[in-house]
Amino acid sequence: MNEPSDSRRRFLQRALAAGGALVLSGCDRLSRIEWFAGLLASAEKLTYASQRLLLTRRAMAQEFSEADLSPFFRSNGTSNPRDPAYQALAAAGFADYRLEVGGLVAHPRSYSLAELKALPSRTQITRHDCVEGWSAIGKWKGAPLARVLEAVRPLPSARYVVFFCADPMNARGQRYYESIDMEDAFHAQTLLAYALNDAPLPIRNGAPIRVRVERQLGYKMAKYVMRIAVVDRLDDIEGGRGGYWEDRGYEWYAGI
Ligand SMILES: Nc1nc2c(c(=O)[nH]1)N[C@H]1C(S)=C(S)[C@@H](COP(=O)(O)O)O[C@H]1N2
Ligand SMILES: [Mo]
Repeated sequence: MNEPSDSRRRFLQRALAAGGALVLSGCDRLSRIEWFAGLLASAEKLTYASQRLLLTRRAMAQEFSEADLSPFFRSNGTSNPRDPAYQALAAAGFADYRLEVGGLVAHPRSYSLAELKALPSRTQITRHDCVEGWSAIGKWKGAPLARVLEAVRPLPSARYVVFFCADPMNARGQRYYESIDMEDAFHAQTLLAYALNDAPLPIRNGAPIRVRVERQLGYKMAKYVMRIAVVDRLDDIEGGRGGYWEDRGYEWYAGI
C-alpha cells in the first residue's frame, strides 16, 4: 500500500499536540485520554484512510448554545489601536475600510466591509482560550476565510496565510501579525468575523474584521486585520517566527 509519509508525519504531529492539550484543558479529559492512548497503541498499524477518519472526528472545535454565552466577552491585548489611519477609519464607521488580499495568489484584490458581509456567512458559538488563563464563550458571525481564498486562488506554492493588523505594539511601530497553515485557513470554522453576539464587532474585540480560528489559542486570532498575504515561508516576515507573540517565544502551532 502506498501511504503518503507526509500525511502520517503531520498526523503524528497533531496527535502529539493533542496529547499536550490534555495538560492545558480540563474539558472532556477522560475521553481525550482514552482517545490518545488508543491512538498511541494503534498508530503504527493505521492506514491512511483510518487516519483521515480520526482526523475528521476531531476536525471541528466544540460549538455551544446561546445558554452558554459569557455575559461579557472581555478584551485582551490591544483594545483600541493607537494608529491615526485606523482611528480615521473607525470615525467613519469603517465605510472606507479595505481588506487587501494578496501574496501568492492568482487574483489579488481588496474587499470592503460590505463586500465581506455579502459573502455567504457562518455563525458559531465557540470558546476562546487565552494562554493568560481566561476563557470566554462568544457567538461569532463572519465570512469563512475559505470563500475569500477561493476567490483569489492561492498558487500551488501557497503554504501559509499571514494576517497583518492595524495596531502598533511598541515604540518602533511594530504591528501585530499572525499566521496559520492552509489546513486551518480552509477549515469550516475559520472566519473573518465582523459580528460578536449579534452586534457589530466592537473595537475592543477587533473591529472591523478579526480572525476566528477555533482550534487554536487566543493569540492566533488576529484583530484589526488590514491585509492578508498568502506565502510559502514565514522566516522572512517580521521577526521570522510567524507571529508577534511567536517572535517572543510562543509556539507557532497553538492547536488543540
Ligand atoms: N491585532 C491584535 N490581535 C490580537 C491581539 C492584539 O493585541 N492585537 N491579542 C491576541 C490575544 S493574546 C487574545 S487572547 C485575543 C483577545 O481577543 P479579544 O480582545 O476579543 O478578547 O486577541 C488576539 N489577537
Ligand atoms: Mo491571549
